[in-house]
Amino acid sequence: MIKYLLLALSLIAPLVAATPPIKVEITANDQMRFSTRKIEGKVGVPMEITIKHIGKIPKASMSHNLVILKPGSLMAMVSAKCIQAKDNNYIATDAESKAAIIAYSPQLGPGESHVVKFTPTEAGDYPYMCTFPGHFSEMNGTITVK
Ligand SMILES: [Cu+2]
Repeated sequence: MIKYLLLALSLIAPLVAATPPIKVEITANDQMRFSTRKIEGKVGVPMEITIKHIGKIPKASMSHNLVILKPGSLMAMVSAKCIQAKDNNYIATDAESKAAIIAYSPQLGPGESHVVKFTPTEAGDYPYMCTFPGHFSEMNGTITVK
């Protein structure tokens, strides 16, 4: 009897435990704009944010990425360091930047897309931006996690 009960529990448990992710799509265009600057999330709920480049200007001069930072991080500081990391997809690897960056996509050219996945572990405002040189001041937003 206990055997069957355990079997039943093992079948039900994964269904209860797996919280469906919050899925969001953001587009990025040749005018250096993200389609949305405000996203909402929940503590402990996985997020799957699709970043899609819908422009036409070649990758070398207009690529975009999506970089998500911890609450309280300074976008300008991280952006300034990422600009110098051209050989690493404009993702800085110094200790301060590594501590600030939670998740990121590769640099995307026209028509390309990528799903950035992360699960917020605390409430707060998570800044996001594009780190291609010159883009962050226009291309940024906030994921508000409650
Ligand atoms: Cu960009």
